[in-house]
Amino acid sequence: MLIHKKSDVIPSEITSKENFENRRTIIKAAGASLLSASGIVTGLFNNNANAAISKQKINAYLKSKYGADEKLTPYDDVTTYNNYYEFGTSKSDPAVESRLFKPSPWTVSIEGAVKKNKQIGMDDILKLAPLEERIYRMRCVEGWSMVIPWIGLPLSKLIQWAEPTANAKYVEFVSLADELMMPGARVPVLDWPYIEGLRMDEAMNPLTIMAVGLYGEVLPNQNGAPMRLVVPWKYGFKGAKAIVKIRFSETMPKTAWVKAGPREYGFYANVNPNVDHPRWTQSSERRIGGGLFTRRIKTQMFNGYVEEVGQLYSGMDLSKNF
Ligand SMILES: Nc1nc2c(c(=O)[nH]1)N[C@H]1C(S)=C(S)[C@@H](COP(=O)(O)O)O[C@H]1N2
Ligand SMILES: [Mo]
Repeated sequence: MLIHKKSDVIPSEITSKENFENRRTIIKAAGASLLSASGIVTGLFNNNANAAISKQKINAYLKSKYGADEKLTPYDDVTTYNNYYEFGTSKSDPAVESRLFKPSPWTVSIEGAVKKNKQIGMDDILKLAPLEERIYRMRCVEGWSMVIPWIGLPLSKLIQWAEPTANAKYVEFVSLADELMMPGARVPVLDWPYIEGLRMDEAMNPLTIMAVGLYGEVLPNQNGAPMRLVVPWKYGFKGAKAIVKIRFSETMPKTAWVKAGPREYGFYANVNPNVDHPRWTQSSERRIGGGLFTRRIKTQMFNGYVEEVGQLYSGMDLSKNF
C-alpha cells in the first residue's frame, strides 16, 4: 500500500485480467484441499486452472442473519483483484502466483497468554462451529471496496477453544511466509511474516470471522486459503491470510503495516470517512466490478457497521487511534 499512488487505478491493473486469462490456460491443477478430506466439501478438480484453487463446493453452511443488502461483487473480481504481497504486489499477481500453493495439510499454533500452548489442524477448526455465510462489505485502505459472500466460523469459537488467560488483552495473527511457495515473500516489501492483531473485544465480536470459503466454495488460495481473518468494519489489511499462528498477549501487537508506516496505518484501522490517510481521502470509495468509470460512493463510518461495533470505541479519540 505504501507503494501506491493517490489514484488507485493504475494502467497495469486495466490489462491484468486479460493477462490472467491467457496465462491460466497453461497451468495445471494442483493438490486437493483438506476440506475435502474432512468430508465438508465434495467435488473433484477439473482441468480448468482456476479450479485448482477453488471450485470445490462447501455442502453445509448456514445462511446467517448478517448480510449486506447490496449487489455482490462478481466472483471473477473477488478472485483476480487481490492484495496478497506474499504472492506479488500487483492486484493480478496472487491469482496467478498462488496456483501451486498447497493449503493442506495445515496446522495453526496457539501461543502466548493461554492455559497451554497447543496446535489445532484445519479439520478440527472446522468442527468448532457450523459454517455460516456472511455477506460483508469490504473496504481496502487504498480506496476500493467489494461485497463478498464469505463462509466461515465466528473467531470467538476458536478463541474459546484456545483458552486464553486473563492476561490476554490482544490477539495476534501470523500469516505463513514460505519463500518456496510464496515468491513475494522473498522480496522485502514488508517485514515478513505478515502480522495483524485485534483487541480481545474486537476479536470476540460476533461480526469477526475466520473465513474458509467464499461464494459457496472453498477459499481460493489468492483469498487466503485455508483460513483468513475477516473484520468487516476495518480496512482490508486487518484480514490476515493463510494464518499459521495465533498469539495472545497483554500488549498491543506490532503489526506489519504499523511497522511499515506508523503515520499512515494504525493498529485499529477502523473504516472512518472522517480520518483521511495522509496521502489520500478516505471519504469515498470505488466499488469494484462496476466498471472503471462508475461514480465513487460515500464511505460509511465503521464501513456501515456502527450499530454492531460502535460501542467498542466509545470514549476513544478515533483521529488519534486510527
Ligand atoms: N498475509 C497477507 N494478508 C493480507 C494481505 C497481504 O498482503 N498478506 N493484504 C491485505 C489487504 S491490504 C487486503 S485489502 C485484503 C485483501 O483480501 P482479498 O484479496 O481476499 O480481497 O487482504 C489482506 N490480507
Ligand atoms: Mo487493503
